[in-house]
Amino acid sequence: MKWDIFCRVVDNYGDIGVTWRLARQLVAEHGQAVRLWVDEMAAFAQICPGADAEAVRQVREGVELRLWTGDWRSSEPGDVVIEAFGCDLPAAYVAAMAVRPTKVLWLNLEYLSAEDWVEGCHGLPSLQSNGLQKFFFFPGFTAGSGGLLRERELLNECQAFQADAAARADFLAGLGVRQSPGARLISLFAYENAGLAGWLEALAADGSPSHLLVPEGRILGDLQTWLGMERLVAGDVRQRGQLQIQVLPFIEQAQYDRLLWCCDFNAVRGEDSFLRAQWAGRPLLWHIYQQEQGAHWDKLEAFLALYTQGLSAEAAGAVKRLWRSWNAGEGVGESWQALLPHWAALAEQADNWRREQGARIDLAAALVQFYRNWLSYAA
Ligand code: TRH
Repeated sequence: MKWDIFCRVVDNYGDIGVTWRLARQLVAEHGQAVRLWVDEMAAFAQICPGADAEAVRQVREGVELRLWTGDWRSSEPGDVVIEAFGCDLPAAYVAAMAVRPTKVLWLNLEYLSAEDWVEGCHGLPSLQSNGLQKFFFFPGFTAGSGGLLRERELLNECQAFQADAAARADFLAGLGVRQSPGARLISLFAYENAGLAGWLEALAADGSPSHLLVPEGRILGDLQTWLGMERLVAGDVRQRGQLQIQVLPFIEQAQYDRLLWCCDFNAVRGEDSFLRAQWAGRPLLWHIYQQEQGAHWDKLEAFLALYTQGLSAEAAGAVKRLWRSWNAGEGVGESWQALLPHWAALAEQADNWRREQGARIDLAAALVQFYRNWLSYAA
């Protein structure tokens, strides 16, 4: 089958990160032909080194990447069309879908959310003015949702890597990281956050050492301010008390996965890294993407309620407190200290969560299944 996936890069890397991952998986695991239309090839090249940021068309890992330009040139629609995150398809393309002799399945892939209403809306059709139906497809954490992006071998690879100390040391050495014995390894990927200073103070004053790995990105400004430095770049290492800070380059997606797998604790953001940290099976901290009128707080609370279900009331309270303070940008140091006594329980919970979620259907497989079901109705 032919799939067209449309992606508009709003800002950051989440939109292209998710669609690129999905496109690759549809090709590699389901033998589908996939075109990924993206309006900023440069954002794609950032997460896929070796890709051509200037190309109008290129093939990577079996996926045909196409630059989605304002002046849309006609193109025969695929059998399945995914409009990622309500990105608004070109009008001419929608018109071509409406007159295609073989029906097209049109899906709007929504942002990931643990909110209750997701199950009720997942898979619902909406009739468009030209007579086409558009279905809403919601990824999610519960049985009634569309599942989560997870490659078939991901968890096996991750667990094998986590069990292989030499492989981890080699990987880290490739990034210039030498982990001191006993140091807590932490990765940090976040938006600007006024709460960072409090967390770093707590880590620096802690009884045990921590090694913080920070890929280049938006948080560097706050890090510079705390360190009292002009400009941090990849390769820089600084020590403050018990805390060693090391700036890394922004690495390729598969490498970033490995980084998460190596760490004892991962601070992540947005959507894709948030999910990848869950697959790493280690305690995590989520910097959620801010939405208008604070809509992201409901999303945060919904996830916290689900994620902390297996924890004692005290441990669940500590996780909630840390995540709330991180997202509010205050009181992070105190919340971090309150979390530490629950470390063992959090580590166990993160592993359980990975196992439970990993037993469910993944998003790509759910999409293929949805298409098959739809075909049997549409026929
Ligand atoms: O970049 P983000 O903040 O993206 C966000 C969210 O997706 C949000 O929902 C969306 O609305 C907004 O963009 C516009 O965070 P996210 O989703 O984690 O995406 C980052 C991607 O970058 C992810 O695929 C992992 C990847 N990555 C690397 O490939 N290498 C790296 O070194 C790092 C740190 C990340």
